[in-house]
Parts: sequence; structure tokens; C-alpha cells
Amino acid sequence: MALVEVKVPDIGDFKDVAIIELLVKPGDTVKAEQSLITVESDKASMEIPSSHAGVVKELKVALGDKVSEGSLVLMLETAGEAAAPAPAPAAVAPVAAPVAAAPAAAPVAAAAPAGRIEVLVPDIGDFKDVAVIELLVKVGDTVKVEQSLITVESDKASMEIPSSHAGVVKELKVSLGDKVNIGTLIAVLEGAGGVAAPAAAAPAPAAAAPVAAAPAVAAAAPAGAAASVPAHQPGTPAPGLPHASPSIRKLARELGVPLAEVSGSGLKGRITQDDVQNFVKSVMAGAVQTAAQKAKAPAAAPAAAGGAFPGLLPWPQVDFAKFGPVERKDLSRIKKISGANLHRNWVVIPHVTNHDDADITDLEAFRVQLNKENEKSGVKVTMLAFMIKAAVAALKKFPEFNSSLDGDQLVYKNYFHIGFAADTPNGLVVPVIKDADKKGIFQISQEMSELAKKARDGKLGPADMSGGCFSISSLGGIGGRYFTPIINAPEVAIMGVCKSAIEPKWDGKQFAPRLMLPLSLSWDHRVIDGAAAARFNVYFASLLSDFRRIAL
Ligand code: CAO
Repeated sequence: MALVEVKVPDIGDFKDVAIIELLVKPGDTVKAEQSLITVESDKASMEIPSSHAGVVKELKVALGDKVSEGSLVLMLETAGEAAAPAPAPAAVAPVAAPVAAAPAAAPVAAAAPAGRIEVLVPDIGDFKDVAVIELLVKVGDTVKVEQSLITVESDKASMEIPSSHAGVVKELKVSLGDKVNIGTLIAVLEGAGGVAAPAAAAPAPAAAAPVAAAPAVAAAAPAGAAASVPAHQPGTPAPGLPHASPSIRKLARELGVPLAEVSGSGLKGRITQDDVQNFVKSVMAGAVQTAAQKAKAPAAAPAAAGGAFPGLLPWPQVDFAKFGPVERKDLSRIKKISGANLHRNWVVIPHVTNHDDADITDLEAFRVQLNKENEKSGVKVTMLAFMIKAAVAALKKFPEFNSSLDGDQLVYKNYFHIGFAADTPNGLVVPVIKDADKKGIFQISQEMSELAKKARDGKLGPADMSGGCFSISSLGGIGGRYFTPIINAPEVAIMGVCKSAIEPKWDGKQFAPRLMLPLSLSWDHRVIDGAAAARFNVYFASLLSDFRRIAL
């Protein structure tokens, strides 16, 4: 056991900086390089890591204290005798670490040329392949020299990247989540011409730089400090930009906490770890809803209508009892869950529905004959089983129908799990026939009847309803002609089927009575085009018209 003094390491040009957060307390066990305090200058904040692992015995600083390199932060009881200091706390900010202040936009004294200016990521020390976590400007914005354009974040630190020039943003060349390095093109500006305003806050010596030159790093890299450079003056959080240190941002991201919705109780409104944890507790307890949850909430209680859709009228508040006797019943659990999902899907997905008809005269005759032949087996073959097989064949032919959107990517599935909407006394559920491509009509019919029974008995488990690639919603046993089924996200299409009916069809010589099945295919226009949807429907219908085609 040894008692070790943990001091502020070399933090570059940070001098007499105020402590705005204490991240540990006496009794805490800390690892080497774990952040102990957050300090903040007028331009940046950074976390100061521990040089050793051990148990905090005594804190030697308090909130608001000013510290510089060498200031004693705390006393640590370490396990080892020698208590050798940890290697330069490189893990906090890899190796040479981020800059102590915002990377200065270098070409401050240079004339800002009129015309196209490329703004690149400057030298940001050993920050490599760092993710863009915030876009602070958009196309059309007028930016000043030194104005922050994006925030990047490594696993330990975040920093804002300033503009090297003034001008109007013509193109943004990075998106959220992109990985950037020194020299990555961030944006194209249209320069205003004339002399760029001097970068008031740039601590770096100004240097003439070519138009597309990367702004120089401002200050010496503080070994082991995690820099977070707020775009705003500390204490005056910019709208929409939560005031929080890198570790708090990381924690919030891991927990899925929207920092913009957390109010900070720390110094100058800074969001602390407790704030994030309390927010999570309130959400779990149902006391608070995140904006995302509110957007998903069923329309039955949209007291806050207009939040997500400005200008939308509030939900009508009617005293129905004024007009006659009424009775109130809680929505069933299934209705609440499916309602919220359907609402989200309807609002988020640009739905289009194509209608078509399939001539199932021969297939229905075949189905009736099959059921006669197999009367004793106890398995009734339904039209839906044929449609599930036809859906598999159509998904194979048109793979984008068997995909899901994931950010800017499409996930193509090489499996074929088909969901079917089932009406139950408590509401709509969608059990899934797994690996329908590997099953025959009898097996699918049998599984469907078992799943439909389980659904009606309220015994479906999550596994019965997950993993679907495409859904079929059949109202054929009930009636109707066409409808617009809502896509079951994250699927990208759904086939709605109504009741077949005998119709006169021209066969080239005469009208013949044919059994026609109405089809309504809803598809996600972000993924699928109208022509592909029409082809899918035509192909699907052709399979039902002549089921031999499925073997082709
Ligand atoms: N046209 C004409 N008749 C049809 C038909 C169609 N498209 N589909 C089924 N039928 C007939 C069947 O042949 C059966 O007749 P018989 O009893 O004479 O044999 C009868 O209608 C009942 O069929 P079923 O409903 O038992 O079987 P199914 O395989 O068609 O459907 C199931 C099973 C679970 C999907 C169905 O019971 C169900 O719940 N449907 C409702 C789905 C729903 O609510 N969708 C809307 C969701 S909102 O998007």
C-alpha cells in the first residue's frame, strides 16, 4: 500500500483553469487514466485523468478552484509499493492527445478569396478516424472564421472543428457518424471576398495559409487530457448543444439518453453524471417521456399535438357524455403496443400502395381438391399458405423487398421469414413463419393454424413474432375489395389481400368467369420504386395464377 499524490499533468496552454466537475469522491476506486476532474478555460474543457490506479483517500480540490500543471488533485491509496506512475495517460487521449483549445483556424491573416473554398479538418493531434457526432452548420449558413462547423469525438474526447474561412456553406461533405482525419474535406464555402475577420479567439500565431490549408493546431498537446471544446462560452449553452463533458456524452450515448433533453445541475448548467442517471430513472419510472417516446405515443392521447408537427391542431377534447350515454374501457395491452408501432410506421415511412388482381381460379380448385384428398390429416390447406410461398419466390426475385433500412445502408436478408397478420379478440398481432422457403404448403398451413390459435389464446411469445422479412395481411375470410396495409417496420413492404370473387374476364374470344383475388401491396418509397412494386405485384399474381411457375 502506498499513498500517491495525483497532480494535474502537462495540459499545454491551460493555466489557472477552473474545476467545473468533480468526477470522483473519497472511497471511489479509480483506474489509471480514469477522469478525475473536468477543468474549463474560456475556450475549452478537458478531463484530467489519474496517473495511478487506487482508492481515493482525499480530494485536494473543490469545485471552482483554479488549477495548472502540477496542482495536487487528490491523494490515492495504491495497491503496489512503488506506485510507479502510469505511463503517460495516453488512453485518455491517445498518445499526444487532443489539443488544449479549439484547433485554431490558421489562415486568419490571409485574404479570404471570393469563390469556392474547401474547409478541411486541421491537424487534430493524434485524433484519427474520429466520428462526427454533431453538425453545427447547414447548407446556406453564413459562417465566420473560427466558427465551429462540426464536433468530432474519439472514445475519450470530443472537440469542435472550426472554419478556416468566412463564407456561406455551399456543401457539407460530412454526415453524422462519418469518420474523419486530418485533411478530410468538411465543407465547401463560398467566400465573401476581402479580408477574413481575424480569429479573435485563436491562440495560435496567425499564419498565411493556402485556401484549402488545414487550420493549425493551436497549442501544445496536453499529455493525457481529454479536450472538449464547447462552441459557446461556458455557462451559456448554445441552443440545442448540451453542455457536457466527453465522458458524460459517451455515457449518454451508451444509455441512449438524448442529452438535449437533460437539464444540467452542474456548474453553469453543465450536465453531470447524476443528471444523466436521474433522467434514466425518471424515464424508467414513467415520470418523464423522451421526445422520441412522445412522438411514438398513440394518437389517443396527443395532448401535446403540435410538438413534432408545428401547426397541427390539438386533439379534440370532447365531453361525449353531453351527447349520450358512454362507457370507457382501457385499450388492451396489444392495442397499445401495436397502436404505437403502427402510428410510428405510418408517420415515418412514405407508404405507397399498388393494387392488382390475381386469377386464382385454378389454384383455388387445386386447394379444394387437396383438402378433399387430405380430409383425414386434419391439416387444412389455406390460400394464405400458397401466398406465403409466392411471397418467398417474389422476395427472391426482387431482393430489395427483403431488406431493411439501417441509416444510409440497406440490409439484404438471405433468409425468408414471412409474417401474417392475425386478428385476435385483443387486437392485431403478426406471428412469423420462419424459413418459409424451406417448408412445404402442408407444413406452412399447419404452423399457421397453430400460430393463429396461439395468437387467439394470447399465448404468442416474442420469438413467435420476431425476425419477419415481409408480411401478408389477409382479410380474405372476411370481405372487402382493397385496402392500404401499414408496413410492419423494419420491413419495407406488406401484401394486403381481400376476398376473392368471380368476375367476368375477357379471354380473347369471350368473357369467362374467373376467381379474382384483390391484392394491395404497400411499399416503402425510400427503398422501393413504383416500377419495382408493379413488377412485384405482377409476378406475385402470376405465381398464384399458375402455381407451376414457382418451380421455375
Ligand atoms: N378470398 C375468399 N375467401 C377466403 C380468402 C380469400 N382471399 N381467404 C380465406 N378465405 C376463406 C377461407 O377459404 C375460409 O373458408 P372456408 O372456411 O370455407 O374454408 C374462410 O375464408 C376463413 O379463412 P381463415 O380466416 O380461417 O383462414 P386464412 O388462412 O385465410 O386466415 C388468419 C387466417 C389468421 C390470417 C385470419 O383468420 C385472420 O386473422 N385474418 C385477419 C387479418 C387481419 O386482421 N388483417 C388486417 C390487419 S390491418 O393491416
